[in-house]
Amino acid sequence: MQQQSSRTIQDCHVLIVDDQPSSRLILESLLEDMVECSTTDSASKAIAFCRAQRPDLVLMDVVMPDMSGHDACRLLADIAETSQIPVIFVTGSATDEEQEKCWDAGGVDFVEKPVNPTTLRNRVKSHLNHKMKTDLLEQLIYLDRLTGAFNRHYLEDSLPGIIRDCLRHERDLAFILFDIDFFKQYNDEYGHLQGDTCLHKVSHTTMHSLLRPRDKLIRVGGEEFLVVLPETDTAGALAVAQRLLTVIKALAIPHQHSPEKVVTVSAGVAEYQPSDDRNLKKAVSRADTALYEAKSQGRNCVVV
Ligand code: GH3
Ligand code: MG
Ligand code: MG
Ligand code: MG
Repeated sequence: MQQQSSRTIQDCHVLIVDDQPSSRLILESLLEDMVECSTTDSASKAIAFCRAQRPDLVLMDVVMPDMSGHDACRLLADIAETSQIPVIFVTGSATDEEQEKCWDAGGVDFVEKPVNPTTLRNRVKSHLNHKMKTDLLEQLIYLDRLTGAFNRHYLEDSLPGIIRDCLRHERDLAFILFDIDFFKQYNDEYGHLQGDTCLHKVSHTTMHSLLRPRDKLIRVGGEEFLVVLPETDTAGALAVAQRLLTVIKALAIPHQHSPEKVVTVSAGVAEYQPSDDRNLKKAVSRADTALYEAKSQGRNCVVV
């Protein structure tokens, strides 16, 4: 899901996967005036690309040397962060048996080679329109309107998948819990509307400071946010938290009741431990304890 509201087909991004340069060229030339296209020549590169870039649609060749398009599609469906990307197969053979394999693998559609330009363009357009509607619905369900960050429902629904990926691949997963300092006094001094503006600025600055698309910002309470950092250990999360403190302070939002005279935040960092089992609450409660410690150490600091 993209954290933005009104998109058109031109804003969508399609990944073309085919081991044959000529096929990639044909597909790209048929679509490039309509959507942003990227191309890659192998299934494994396609999976890496999808994890990093989250295209809106994949046009997937079936026969490739490193892995079949069907297997690549199954792998994408099995990774939490790529499971929502629709895959259209571009297949040399459209026998009943081959069609069945495309549907079984989880494809949303298929196009036969040599491609008919009208069929291709309209199928791509139709699936992108569907994807944009799904994204919009997800935004309505999962995004907090005031701050643009994800809400608690997103946390509850997405975390099982993120934890499953982390356990399966033995990858690190860290959390930062941060909270605006002296925010009650900020509201009392500057008013609730300006308080809302401050929340919006802090949230957007945080989102822009998170470098990877898989890092997520969630508003878990009034002025309390959780940053979920897959593939990040405690040291990495600490570095991110320190960067967040710096960029938020650099916003220089005046706050006369703060010792720094500008809005600051305090943060607690914790890492998910496989011994937590699938219980996220333990890791978040460790981050909460660390945040509490940061508040008692005088605020505007990070505690692990
Ligand atoms: P600390 O430094 O210990 O974090 O103190 P604090 O004053 O920030 O914390 P406290 O929990 O006492 O106050 C949080 C304040 O956040 C109180 C509440 O009115 C305000 N708040 C919560 N949600 C919103 C919101 O959506 N908009 C605005 N403007 N204020 C909010
Ligand atoms: Mg091929
Ligand atoms: Mg606070
Ligand atoms: Mg609070």
